[in-house]
This record gives sequence, structure tokens and C-alpha cells, in this order.
Amino acid sequence: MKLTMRWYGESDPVTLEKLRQIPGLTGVVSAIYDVPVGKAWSEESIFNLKKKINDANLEWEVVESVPVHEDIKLGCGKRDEYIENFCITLRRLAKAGVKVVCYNFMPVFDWTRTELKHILPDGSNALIYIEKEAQKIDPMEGDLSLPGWDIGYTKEELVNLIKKYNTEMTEEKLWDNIKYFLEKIIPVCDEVGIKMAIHPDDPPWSVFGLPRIITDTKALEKLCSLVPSKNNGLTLCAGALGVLKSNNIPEMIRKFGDRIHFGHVRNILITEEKCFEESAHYTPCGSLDVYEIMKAYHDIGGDVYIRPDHGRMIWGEEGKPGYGLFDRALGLTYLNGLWEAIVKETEKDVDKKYLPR
Ligand code: DNO
Repeated sequence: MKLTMRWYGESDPVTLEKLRQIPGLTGVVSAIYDVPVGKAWSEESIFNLKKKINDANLEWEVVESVPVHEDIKLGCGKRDEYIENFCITLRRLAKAGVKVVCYNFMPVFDWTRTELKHILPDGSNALIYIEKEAQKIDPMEGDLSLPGWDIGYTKEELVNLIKKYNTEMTEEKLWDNIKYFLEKIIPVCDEVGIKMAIHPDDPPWSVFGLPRIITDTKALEKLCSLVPSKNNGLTLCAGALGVLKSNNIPEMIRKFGDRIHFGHVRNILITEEKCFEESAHYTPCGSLDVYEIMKAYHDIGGDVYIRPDHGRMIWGEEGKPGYGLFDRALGLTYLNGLWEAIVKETEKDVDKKYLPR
């Protein structure tokens, strides 16, 4: 198990210098952010990013994410050209020592919340999702924007894109299109040694009338069966999947085992059906048992990169929604503490790194 944190590059107010002071952190997960979706990332920009991260004494072995162009999801237009570019990017990333590539197949919008600064009883603020508020949002109006949303569209492009999904897309077609995509990219991964790790849909149900398919155990089984290679794997995002009570996260971790290459570990508090708050990582704060989640990762043998996920904003911090320093660092330290205890309790030959110096 390697503990990592997400880093949004030079523009991230949470610098590498700050991140590397977190005990137990081995590396960051990052991406190239200034290339339009669908274009290949240049070798120069990949190696520059690698150098920056390595110069801070941190590893860069996980990319989150290489975005998938909407033509690929829709199965139209220039999808073959975009898939070809995706493969070029994968080859270049492998050359730079990247081992895992996270991606998602959510139409148009990545993770979605209805309020970004909800004040919690302790005075911190967090992201929340309330289904009936989501139903009132017209994503084509207003200024709701989240990290991960592609804000490069003009209003007209966005309207046309959503119309296309509304008129042409069904869940079955989305499955066909992901299969087409995986059949082209996984052989490249097998050749260069990259593990693909799909991020589940967050939240795992349809939002803004758009289809979402990566939502539960059945969907993950289907995904894995589309292309049998181990490199066709998963990012097990506890917070994304865990908002559905029927998704038992420790069970899913044990079930998918070595298909899980990347774990996002956080807690959420389910307040009502299809409504949740992003709580602190600590088990009693939310609806998920984070100790059981870490134990499941230990049980499957632990060849996995883990990062704490979204944090609340605490101690007056301002920053990218979900991606401040303080609460994520508390989260990582908590996960690390659980891990140390699990290792010491269950393993005979305790790893040297857990002994006093
Ligand atoms: C949210 C993130 C997602 C994730 C993408 C992966 O905080 O977990 O934006 O990076 O869905 O492609």
C-alpha cells in the first residue's frame, strides 16, 4: 500500500513542499491540466511534471485523470482519433514510470454536489448533495463549477452536447462505447505495463438527466468482464459508491481484490436517501466504517495506491472544493494510523518501517 495525495499542479495552493511534510506520504497523484481533452499529452510536459514532483522527493506513479473525450463516450465523431491520442498518452506516461491511470466514463459532468460550502455543526464547511436541490439545477445556467468539470465549453457546445445525450444515448449504448474504448486501450496497457482504474460515477445515479452506469457491484463486474486483463481495473472510491447503502465497500474491496489499483478512502454521512454530506474521515463521523475498509485493503494484499479523498474546509482554510490541505492531511494520518495498527496486529514479521528508530 502506498499513501498518496492529489496535487493539482503549479496552480494548486497546496504545494508539494507542504504535502511532503505529511508523515507516510510516498507520492502524489496528478495530471497535465492544460491540454484540451482528446489531445495527446506531450512527452515534454509529462517529464517536466515528473521532474517537479521527484525534485520534491515524491513519487508520481498514479495519474488522476486522463480525461475521456465525449465523442468516445457518445461513440461518434472523431472517437478513433481521440482513442489513438489516449494510447499515445498512455505510452508516454509508461515511459515516465507511471503505473496507474485513473479515468471516468461519466457523461459531460464529473463528480457533482449541490452545495460547496455547507456549514457543519462544528463550524467547518463541506460539500453536500441533496437530490431535490440537484433536480432544480440547470447545469446550462448558473455558475456551479467543480474541480474536474470541463469548463472549456461555450454555452452552445454544452447545450448541444447535453441534447445529444438526451436524444441518442442509453445505458446500453454507453456500455457498448466503453467496451469499444477498453478493447482498444487495454492491449496498449498490457504492452507497456499500465493499470487502468475506472472511477465510479459520483454520485452513482443519473444526474441532470444524463445516464450513469458505473454505480454498483454488478456494474463493476460487468466492466471487468468486458476485457479480462487485470489492467482493466478499478479506482474503488469509497465516498462515491458508499452513498448507496446497498454498496458494502469492504465487501466490494474483497470481491474485486487485485482488480483494484487505486483506493479513494473517505467517509460520507448519508442524511436521507440520495442525500449526503462529506464528513471527516473518522468512522464515527459518517456512515462508512473506515477501519473495516482499511482492513479489507490489508486482506487483499495491499498492492494498491490509496489516497484520502475530499476533506472539509477547517481552520479557516479556503481552497479548491474538497481539496484543501488540513482535513485531507488529518484523513491521511488517520488512515496511516489504522494501517499501522492493522499490520502490527495481524502480521508476524512487522515491517521495519513500523518499528521505533
Ligand atoms: C473527485 C475525483 C474525481 C475523479 C475523476 C476520475 O474528487 O475523485 O474527479 O478524479 O472522476 O476521472
